[in-house]
Amino acid sequence: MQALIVIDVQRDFCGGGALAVPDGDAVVAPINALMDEAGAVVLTQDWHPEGHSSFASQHAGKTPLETVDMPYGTQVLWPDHCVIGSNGANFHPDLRTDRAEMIVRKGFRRNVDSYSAFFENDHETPTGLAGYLRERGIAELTFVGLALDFCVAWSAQDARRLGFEATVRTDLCRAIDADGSRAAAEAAMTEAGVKLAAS
Ligand code: VGL
Ligand code: ZN
Repeated sequence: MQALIVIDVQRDFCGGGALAVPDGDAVVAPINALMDEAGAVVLTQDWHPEGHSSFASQHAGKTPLETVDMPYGTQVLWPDHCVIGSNGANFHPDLRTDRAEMIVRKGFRRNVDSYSAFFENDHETPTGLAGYLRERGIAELTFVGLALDFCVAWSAQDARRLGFEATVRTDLCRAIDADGSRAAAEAAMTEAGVKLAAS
């Protein structure tokens, strides 16, 4: 069985949002259409407490896109975004949520970020999604959403490590593309056995 995994199509990653991904809104309508063809639909939702350690505002003298060393590795810093209960954390108002059979929230622990739908950024702490998919007999995953070079890329690579088939529909993603991050993410995904498809 196949599932469509829709990554972080939330207000803060779209036009006018706190961490707007260029042209992010453009993915909403075609993702909605693809839901009709999916065996199952899973949505992820970036979901941070106030004062989350991935926010540049929590690190004196740091600005967004700079990095800090965390116990689990290098962490890119971001503007405050997707704060639990805030409007920016809501799904894009036009995103269909009726087809979603599972919504995975991630990044809710203050001291560790979680780009991937499967593991927090320590690459160890599971979200539970792998077990959910396996119990349902879902082995083939199609990833779409925001942002291609962070949460989509990390999710798709983890999917391969966990033994799922993984395709990223790059036409239904948009990238932050800071400092070559899009090209690096696409190379890493290809290396991991993720299929990149444009339609
Ligand atoms: C994301 C940066 C911070 C993403 C989430 O959804 O790609 N990027 N939090
Ligand atoms: Zn985040």
